[in-house]
Amino acid sequence: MQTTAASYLTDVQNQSIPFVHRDLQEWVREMTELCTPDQVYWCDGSKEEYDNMCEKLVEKGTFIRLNPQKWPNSFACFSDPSDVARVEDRTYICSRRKEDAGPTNNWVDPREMKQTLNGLFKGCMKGRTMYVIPFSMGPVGSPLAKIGVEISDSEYVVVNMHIMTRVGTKVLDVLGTDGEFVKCLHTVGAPLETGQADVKWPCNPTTKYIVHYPEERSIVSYGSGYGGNALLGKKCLALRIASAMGREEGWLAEHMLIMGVQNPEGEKTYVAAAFPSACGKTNFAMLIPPDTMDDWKITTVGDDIAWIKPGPDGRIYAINPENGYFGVAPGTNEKTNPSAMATIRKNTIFTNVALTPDGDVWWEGLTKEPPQNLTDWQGKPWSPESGKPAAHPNSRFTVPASQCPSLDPDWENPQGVPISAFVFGGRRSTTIPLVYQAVNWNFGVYAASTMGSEMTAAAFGDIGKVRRDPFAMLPFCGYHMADYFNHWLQFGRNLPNPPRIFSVNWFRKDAQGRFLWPGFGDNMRVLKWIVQRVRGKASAIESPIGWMPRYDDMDWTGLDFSEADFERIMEIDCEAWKTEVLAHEELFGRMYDKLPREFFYMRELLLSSLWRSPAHWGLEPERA
Ligand code: SAT
Ligand code: MN
Repeated sequence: MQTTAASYLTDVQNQSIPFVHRDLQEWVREMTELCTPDQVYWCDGSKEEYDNMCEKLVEKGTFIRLNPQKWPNSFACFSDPSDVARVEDRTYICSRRKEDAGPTNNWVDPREMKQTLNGLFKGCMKGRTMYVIPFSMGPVGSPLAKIGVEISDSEYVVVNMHIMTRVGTKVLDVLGTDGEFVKCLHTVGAPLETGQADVKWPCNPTTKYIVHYPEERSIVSYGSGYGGNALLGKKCLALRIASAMGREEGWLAEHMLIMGVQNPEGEKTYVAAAFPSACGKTNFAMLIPPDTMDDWKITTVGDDIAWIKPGPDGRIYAINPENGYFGVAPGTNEKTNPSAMATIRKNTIFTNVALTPDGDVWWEGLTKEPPQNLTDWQGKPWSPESGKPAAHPNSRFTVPASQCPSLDPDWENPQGVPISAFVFGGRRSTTIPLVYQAVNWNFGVYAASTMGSEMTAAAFGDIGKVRRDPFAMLPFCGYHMADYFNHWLQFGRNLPNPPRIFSVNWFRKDAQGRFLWPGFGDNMRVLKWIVQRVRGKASAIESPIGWMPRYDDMDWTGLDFSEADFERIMEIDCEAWKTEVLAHEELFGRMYDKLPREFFYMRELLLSSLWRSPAHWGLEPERA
């Protein structure tokens, strides 16, 4: 439904609009007055709306329609070079008190921030249409779902929200006249003067703010049109705001994929797993077992975010609040992720990939040899000699989850799926073994809190140095990280039989710098041990850091991986581990004020266990 802003305001005043929701109507009215768009458009979420909006984006030159034979109903677009990824240094948690945001979040007093943003938002949508996008995170009407309404002046946001969330009138129906919703205000921050032509990717190249008010449960985003900065249902609502809600309400909002692991007997075990960005989460969520394990089956519930609540039976249940995948393109191919390749065959939006003259797409890693005459993500002719990547390293595909061939039949179950194991993994070339099981919930929480990755880009510090990324939530926790650790400990205390917690590391290297583990489909071997442990069907030995499989506890059929290889990838170097555990101090020191007291004791216990000779624990008799 589209009207001019002027007639929208008159209609609100005359109350001639069918009564929707007093708060929502009032907020949209206020934002219309503040942002002064030319038009106001309420999204209904229909297919026609999606198609019309894509057509509009083609006319504006933002979208390029891809070759319909190869990529039916799919589009590509290039963003502004200043607008290619989330901007962590411009992301704020504006809780009333600074100590509630904690040392790992940027904070500004909300009163001061509101003043700044008010100034920026005045007239910010001039010459544009203001879209009102009601959306549900989670199946519409599910007791685990939450509703948001995003106001945005970007058509790109509208079509991406259509894919990534459940948008439209059906959401307003659930909201009724007084339901709760999260206010999500977004502008690209590029008003158009009368007669001024628009650019293909409007944004504000110099000023960006991604702001969260956890107590008010609202989000304001200025200046970016890209990914998590602009699609406010994802990281902003489903992680930062939801994590703060979850703490108050006794549930968890996590940066986790959810997968079903079905054994040859047909029993399914659901696993939730957290990995930092660029560790292959989408690939893992869609894993295809190696040929020799084809009686095992993986199903996908989600690839990025999990909302987890205790059920009445004492188990915990998870939903994927999203409706699509916003996946990293580079590195995706028929070998690394055949399911993702099948998923993106149609109805996909590609952002910042390279293009061929005949309307095909390409990115680094798609094929060994790049095709001829590519246009790179900046719209320029590209050849391998140019020395730069053709696709931006953070180029993405946006695609409906419903197209995924490995989709779990219960992925939209409004009650969620029962989670039996948590898996945490970082990118570590040394020290951390391929897999181990924490001795109990508290030690698992400790391991997840201290997980880290070696830095691969200079952006965050010295390359190779370990950056701690607790629970892979460092950029996404909407409150004090140590309060978050306490919340996890408390969550476990309330469960009669909490899920088992595992640590994995696919990235360990040998002395020559070669990866010790093949990864991809062979990760199934690790998963098999994990779900069998959960079901009490696999044995393990005790090590100083937890329970570990022996060589014979894992399935090696079809893989040339010797016992010596296994020893190398599982080795617990007690000296390296002492250094590792002592290094946790760096993280703990930053959040000493609220750190769970359990952590100090667990750290001491870990250190004391490491004063054993490796030969001693290696010979430990088997225990269940
Ligand atoms: O841009 S997103 O935040 O959606 C993806 C990411 O950076 O993790
Ligand atoms: Mn993510």
